[in-house]
Amino acid sequence: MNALKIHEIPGRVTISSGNGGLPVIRVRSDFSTAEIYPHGAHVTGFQKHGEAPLLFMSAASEFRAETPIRGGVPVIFPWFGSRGGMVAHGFARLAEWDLVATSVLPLGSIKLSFQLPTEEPYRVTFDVTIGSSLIMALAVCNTGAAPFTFETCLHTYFQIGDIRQLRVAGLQGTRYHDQLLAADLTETADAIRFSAETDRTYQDTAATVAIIDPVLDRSMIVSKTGSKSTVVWNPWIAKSQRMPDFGDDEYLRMVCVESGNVSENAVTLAPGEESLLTVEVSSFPFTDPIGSRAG
Ligand code: TA6
Repeated sequence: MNALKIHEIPGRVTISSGNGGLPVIRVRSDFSTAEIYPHGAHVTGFQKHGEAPLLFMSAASEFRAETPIRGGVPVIFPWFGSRGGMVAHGFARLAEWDLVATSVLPLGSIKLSFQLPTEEPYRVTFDVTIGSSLIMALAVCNTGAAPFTFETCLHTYFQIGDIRQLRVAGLQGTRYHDQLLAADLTETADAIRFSAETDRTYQDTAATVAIIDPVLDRSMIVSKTGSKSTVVWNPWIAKSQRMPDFGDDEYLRMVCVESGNVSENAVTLAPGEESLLTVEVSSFPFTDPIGSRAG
């Protein structure tokens, strides 16, 4: 904890013992507050002053070194999904990342920089900028002598009012793999609506996605660079009941819109090459562009 405390900034960045006794970094910018655990470099909270939290956190989440935190923004690396008996979604979200720097930016945002401790021939850094929006940047550099192929994803859980009234727009016309149907389809709807478990990996898309929430009276915008895949997931009832670290009815108040490079969009870096994935999450008062058009 002491090694972390050197990065505190009075009134802006404080470091203390959080859930499960894990260190937690609490941040206050001019516009928002945030919470990050070095365990997984996991952003567990982001909230603009006067607004509802943008990120969902399960009330049943565990906070132990051996398990991932349920909610917020799991950092998925170097593989997505299951991988032959190894931990699902890679080991980065279970690692204790090093906090290497904190700073106050000129316009009142706060930037934190993390690095994944590893002996492997790559360097992974994760920068989180907390301001009027949440900006996350995951950089991977191949420091080895051979090509390196990996998957990565910022598996973001969004706080919403009611999944049954939510719309996710921006992916119309995009090809996707439906994990439940085990089928490759194309998105025909102007916005995704939810009435059952939904688990879709949209491929070859750089699209900005709008999460339109009439219940919380806001739209959240997910824009990204360096990403060709967007995953949309809601566990619905049965899967929620199967997840011990997730409340049976929490599916109503969350949706995952995840930005990265997975499956056929996996990344291969030549020696010395670097990739950068950035995601910006912002929110605006509710407008219903989809509903008005459909009206
Ligand atoms: O992002 C979709 C997904 O792959 C789902 O299939 C579901 O398994 C979810 O991730 C959560 O994965 P986790 O390993 O965090 O339980």
